[in-house]
Amino acid sequence: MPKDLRSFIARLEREAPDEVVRVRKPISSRYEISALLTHLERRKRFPLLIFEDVDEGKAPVVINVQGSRKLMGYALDCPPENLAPRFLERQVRPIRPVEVPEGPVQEVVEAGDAVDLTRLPMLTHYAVNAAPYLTASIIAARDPDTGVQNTAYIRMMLAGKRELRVFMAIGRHTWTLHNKLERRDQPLPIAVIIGVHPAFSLGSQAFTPADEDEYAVIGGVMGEPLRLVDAKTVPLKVPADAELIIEGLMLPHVRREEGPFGEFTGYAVERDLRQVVEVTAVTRRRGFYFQDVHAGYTEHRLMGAVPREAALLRAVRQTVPTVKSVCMPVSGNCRFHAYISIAKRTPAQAKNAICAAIASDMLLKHVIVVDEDIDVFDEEAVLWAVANRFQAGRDLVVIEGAQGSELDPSAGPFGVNDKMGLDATKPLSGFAQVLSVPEEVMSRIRVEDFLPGR
Ligand SMILES: Cc1cc2nc3c(=O)[nH]c(=O)nc-3n(C[C@H](O)[C@H](O)[C@H](O)COP(=O)(O)O)c2cc1C
Ligand SMILES: [Mn+2]
Repeated sequence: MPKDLRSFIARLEREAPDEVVRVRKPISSRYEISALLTHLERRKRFPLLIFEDVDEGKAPVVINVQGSRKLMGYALDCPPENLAPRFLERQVRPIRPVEVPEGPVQEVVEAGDAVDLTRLPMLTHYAVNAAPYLTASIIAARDPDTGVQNTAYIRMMLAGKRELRVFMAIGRHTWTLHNKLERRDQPLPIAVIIGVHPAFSLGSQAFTPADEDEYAVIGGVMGEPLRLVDAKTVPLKVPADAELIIEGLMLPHVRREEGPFGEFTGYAVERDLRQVVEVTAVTRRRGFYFQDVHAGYTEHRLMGAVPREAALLRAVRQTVPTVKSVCMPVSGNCRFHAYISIAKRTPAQAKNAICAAIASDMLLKHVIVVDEDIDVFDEEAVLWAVANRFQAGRDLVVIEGAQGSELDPSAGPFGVNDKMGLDATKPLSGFAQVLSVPEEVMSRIRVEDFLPGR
């Protein structure tokens, strides 16, 4: 059976039933699902949720598919602390997709005037959001000159039965493809892919050059070839095993109001004039699951972490071969902060790691480099290293006025921001002694013997 959203849910229900909750009580897509997620988030609970009764009869909504590193571990078949190296290992071994004559995602086809996007249970997440949004929306588009297929998550605002409006970061691949066709006065055909296996989702975000086919990268990350069918109304191939595809044209020279929308920073991005998609068809499985990403919260942040950590690992490895682990923590939106542990072999390698990290990812702002004895997934340990091994006058690197994220609320115009690196490693020799109890006594004194039942 191909890897898809259903097979992932079925596997979790079999192997990790505590990680899945089916909600049968009726709920609304307008704020109510978000309210429930907010309560759960405050309790630090992140199960995959399936809402079966949404808006009195719309499709069931699946959310939090990547709500925790534990869930992503199931997606990539590895322990949660190995996600980045596992992803990297698979990303660099692309698997070419296979074409099939038909697939479940086209069991139901609605084209032209039969399309009505308001029938989808698109969520309104926050009070500030201008309208319901697609957030688990992976846009596939093709370079008209090279034929290379690109994929990227792009948020899409509901603006009518057949109209969506998008926010595309300037200079990224989808933006560049639209810009290329706009210069020829032509629309960009797109397919929006919704409802996929989390390995597909992670693969679609891999840091890849524009000339690398992302369907093959996704196959690599999934560990099996993607099955593709021809889209019905646009010249694109689409994954046969997705839940839902929205086909359309991103229009040239048209800009309409989009936003505000609550983003991964936990802040809203303001309304502006942005690109418009005219929908030409919706194809789906019979009884499809609609997928949402809990925008602005843990799931949204965490989804970005693994592909970025993999890119970071690769970049730092180039200059510090003994890099051990990297973590982009939720507290830094999984984008603005990186913790990197290295087995330091020469006196100043931590500073090289800082330079490599900052150069590798435009969004990254603050980097902390620690020794290999510090667990980068344990934030308290990382800050302990800063407290005890770091001197600002000597160990701080600051780069002013570099390109950062347009979504950083503290950045200047166009996302210009400052970068900072902290070398929290100790010198190669001659540092204070760390505390430990003699090993022989540690293994002899057992808790069970002294405090039975604890
Ligand atoms: C849930 C989620 C939502 C995202 N929304 C957007 C978005 O609205 N606009 C955007 O430009 N990038 C968004 N991104 C980031 C891009 O999808 C990501 O940078 C992608 O890898 C870019 O691919 P590309 O370089 O092939 O265009 C989002 C990422 C995630 C995980
Ligand atoms: Mn790309």
